[in-house]
Amino acid sequence: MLRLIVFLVLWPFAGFADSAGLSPALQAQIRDRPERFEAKVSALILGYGGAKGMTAQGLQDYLAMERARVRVRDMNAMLLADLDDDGAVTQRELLAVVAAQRASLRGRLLRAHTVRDADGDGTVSGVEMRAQARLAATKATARDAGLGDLMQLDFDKDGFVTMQELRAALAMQRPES
Ligand SMILES: [Ca+2]
Ligand SMILES: [Ca+2]
Repeated sequence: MLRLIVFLVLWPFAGFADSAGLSPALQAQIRDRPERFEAKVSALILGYGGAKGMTAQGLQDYLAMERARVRVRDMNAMLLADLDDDGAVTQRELLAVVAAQRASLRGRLLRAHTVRDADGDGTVSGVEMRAQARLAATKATARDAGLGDLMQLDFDKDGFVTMQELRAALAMQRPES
């Protein structure tokens, strides 16, 4: 019965339903963490896609928003120590904020400041802050490698990835049972 269902789901994509068409990174995302993949991509299709499904532009916007989210999160701790709001965190600002924090958080903030102070002048400039934030976003993107290839799930090549195509991709990567 299950096989019949899988067949019926895949049938409209016969001829396309070949995992060789998917990049290795995308196949790995589906195969290694199918529940996470399904949750993430269905949210993407339903949330960022239009009525017809997810478009390439919608996918690019989503990925850019994810990178922005990581950058903001990365800069947050530093910006909270920018007491004079000039975009940089000096030693004086750092120590004032460290003194007001719980002991368990002090080391973390000091380390975060040191890591970001690339030229070692004791101040984390706005440029240094952003550079580290971009690095964090790049690392997060690498963790989600394969999501950039999601348009490969557009098996019928109509420019939209639908929930049906997502289900077909999941069924394809499911080990034979
Ligand atoms: Ca400052
Ligand atoms: Ca610096």
